[in-house]
Amino acid sequence: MADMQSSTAAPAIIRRCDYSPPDWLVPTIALDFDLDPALTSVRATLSVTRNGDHDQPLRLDGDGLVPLEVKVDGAVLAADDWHLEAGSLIIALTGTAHSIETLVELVPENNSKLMGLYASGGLLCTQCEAEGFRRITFFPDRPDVLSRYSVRLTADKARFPILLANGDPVEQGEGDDGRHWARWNDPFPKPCYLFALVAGDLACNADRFVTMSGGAVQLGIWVREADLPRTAHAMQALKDSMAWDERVYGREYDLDVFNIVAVADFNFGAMENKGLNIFNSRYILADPETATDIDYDGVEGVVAHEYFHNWSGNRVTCRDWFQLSLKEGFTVFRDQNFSADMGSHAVKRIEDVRILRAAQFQEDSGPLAHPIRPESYMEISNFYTATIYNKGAEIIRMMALMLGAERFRAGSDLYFDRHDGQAATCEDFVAAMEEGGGIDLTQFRRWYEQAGTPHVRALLRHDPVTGTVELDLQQSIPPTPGQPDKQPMAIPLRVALFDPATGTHQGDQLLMLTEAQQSFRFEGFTAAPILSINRGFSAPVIVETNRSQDDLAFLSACDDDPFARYEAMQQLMVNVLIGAIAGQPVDDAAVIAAVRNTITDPLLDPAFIAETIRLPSEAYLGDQMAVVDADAIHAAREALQQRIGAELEPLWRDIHSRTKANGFSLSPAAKGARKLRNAALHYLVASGAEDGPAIAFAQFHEADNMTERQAALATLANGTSAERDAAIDIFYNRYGHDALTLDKWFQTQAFALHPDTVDQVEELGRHKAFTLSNPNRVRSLYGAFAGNQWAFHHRSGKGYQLVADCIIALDSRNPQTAARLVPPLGRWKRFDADRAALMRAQLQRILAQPGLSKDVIEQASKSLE
Ligand code: 0A1
Ligand code: ZN
Repeated sequence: MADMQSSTAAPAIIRRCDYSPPDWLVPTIALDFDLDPALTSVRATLSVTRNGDHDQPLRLDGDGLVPLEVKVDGAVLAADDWHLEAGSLIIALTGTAHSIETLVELVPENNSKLMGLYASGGLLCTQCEAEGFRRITFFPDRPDVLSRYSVRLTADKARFPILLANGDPVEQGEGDDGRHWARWNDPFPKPCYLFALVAGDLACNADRFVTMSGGAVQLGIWVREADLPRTAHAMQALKDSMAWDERVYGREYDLDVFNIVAVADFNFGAMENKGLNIFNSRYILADPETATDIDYDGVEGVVAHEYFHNWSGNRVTCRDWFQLSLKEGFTVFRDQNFSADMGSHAVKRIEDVRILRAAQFQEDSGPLAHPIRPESYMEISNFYTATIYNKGAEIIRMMALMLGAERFRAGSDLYFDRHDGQAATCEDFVAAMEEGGGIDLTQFRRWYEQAGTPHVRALLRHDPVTGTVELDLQQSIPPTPGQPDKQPMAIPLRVALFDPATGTHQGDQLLMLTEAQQSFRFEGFTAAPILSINRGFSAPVIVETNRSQDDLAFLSACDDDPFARYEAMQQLMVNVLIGAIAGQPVDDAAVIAAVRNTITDPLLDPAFIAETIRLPSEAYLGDQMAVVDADAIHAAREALQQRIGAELEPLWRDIHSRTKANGFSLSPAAKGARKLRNAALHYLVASGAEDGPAIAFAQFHEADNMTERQAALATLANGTSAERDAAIDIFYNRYGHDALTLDKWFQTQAFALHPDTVDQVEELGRHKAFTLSNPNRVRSLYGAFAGNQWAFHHRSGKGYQLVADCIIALDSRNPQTAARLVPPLGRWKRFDADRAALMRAQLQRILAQPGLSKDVIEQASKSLE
């Protein structure tokens, strides 16, 4: 086949069932770095011990390393006593314990993959998860080999005055030629993916935390001097996280220092290296001028996430990468609950479900669907997914719900106590919950095994003669790659039955749906009740019901579960929009009335109102259709938005002026007011009111914070007014010097619902400020664009081509970031035949590139299946 002439051999498949314990352990390692961006030497001394009775040689993983010297027990090995096999160093050893010494050289400034030791903005830093340590030194690079690290760093003192590594600092001194050195010791055995070092000219926001047992911890957030004023929120989040983990999980910090460093070039959000977290600067730096409230919340959530990993990830780590959700799902669950406690539980739950549906439900229904504990992979970097993280968190949340707070805490205490210092499995976690919490999770374990989002069909039948209500539930799980047939899951559903006359119910119940079909009976209902189901989004499933628009309108006005109330409104809107997309006459009166009710309810939290009145996204509407019609979805959604805007115009004007703040604050009330104000502006402009763009432009101009300025820009970017171009130019001139804010400029245009977005993205890709070497910049242009359903799926196919061009150009430089752009092209089965063919053609073009990374090969080849 001419179009599949990939020159690269298919990458090997790693399987969960092939796990076997390591042949050799490494109780201690001493590392000596002589650091320089142009040439760094790394001397590693490993104590190795034979693990069990076998005659396997020692295998030390390496990626791109050349051993300049290999010593065993102090003696230099002759060249024929070791060899390299696919980059790994193989040494035959006779005894049960030896000392191994290797010397390698690295060129950090040429490391564009941002894995291993690399240079970013004048700093030297590392990223080792998942398999980056093998790019630094020869080592068994697997999470079940735990070692005590002692690290010596030497560097030029003027260029790299700060030298940081894991654990506690032990000694430092001056060398010759303007060089200096520092020694760090980490007393906690850790897998090598948690190793880190940083060298650079950094300033410190220093603080202190006293743990519950009285230990003083020195806290440091390290950034470029000019960024120091933007670190206050991250520091507060860190102290709040430390206190929260003590209060809620009884987990205390365990070293004398805790350092965080912000770097500009980073493949993911942040990394939980023991005692030395390294962050993408977007999750540390925040001030009102450049960060939105969403950014502030992102900083708080990610700082907490990385901190919480100190227990869920570091003290108890993963046995192998198939267990990734053991640390990630649990830690996301922990950071979600922390953020809820810091702000609003209702709003946080709605936001988290919105993200789950947008990212994870899509993944679960496409060619890359996988269980939260996958069975196989080619490249583990591709498995840092919404499924492992966000669905993983939902699985933990269901266990917490079934157990209740106290028993869940007993389970988590048992888990931490039993596995402290170990590399554990998902099964260990579930077993601890069973034992500590006193529950049988046999069937529940299927959540770890089966991919795909379960569908639950719920039908309520009422018999007025007997006053009986039957709730018939049916579950089905769609086939996913490699899993054509599924077993029924254990699905916890919180339900309530509302009396339509009073707007109240007799209590919330937790029903366990465990069979393919099951009925639940309720007595004592003279009138037919209205069903509120999956309250609080108690299970990550898609629920279909036979509720009428009237029922949904009723729930959107009186459900006392905030998530269910939000959900009722969303469903009301979805029903109208899906009808309109199918060409049916539109009856939007119920939606408009429900929105009116919501925005005029004085008892509701403004942030909740803003979430609830927001129309479902174009992508979410696409997910409800067998074949996504991106143009019809866009047209129907715009029309409904215009109608809601126009019908309630005086109310939007009133809200918009009423919520104008007098001065900036980060209080929940101030944040809620901004959120509602931006929603009102959005509807006001959508109404088509003549002065809409001028009002948006005034907000853009006058705002004293980025939340309002960026929202005004986004609103204008969707339209075609003269103010649009002016605002885009002003924003660029004002923030062009600040990388994180410039990202917003790219992102807002790439996300714009504007007929020319495809062409504008093409042009922005050639803009002088665009670069493929910064992952944030790539994501803010191409990542955002690929999430803009209407623009990306432009019938010309040009959107597909732009993203494929970017993947191809980026792959040799940064395969991880390139591979993350592939999934949007893989959704071709959900589109019409013309678009599907265009998408497939781009995937094939990508796969035909010579020398493609296994990251991109895996994603693109699976996407074609
Ligand atoms: N463990 C980190 C995620 C992470 C994974 C890989 C990275 O490098 C390529 C970086 C970070 C977390 O969950 O925050
Ligand atoms: Zn994590």
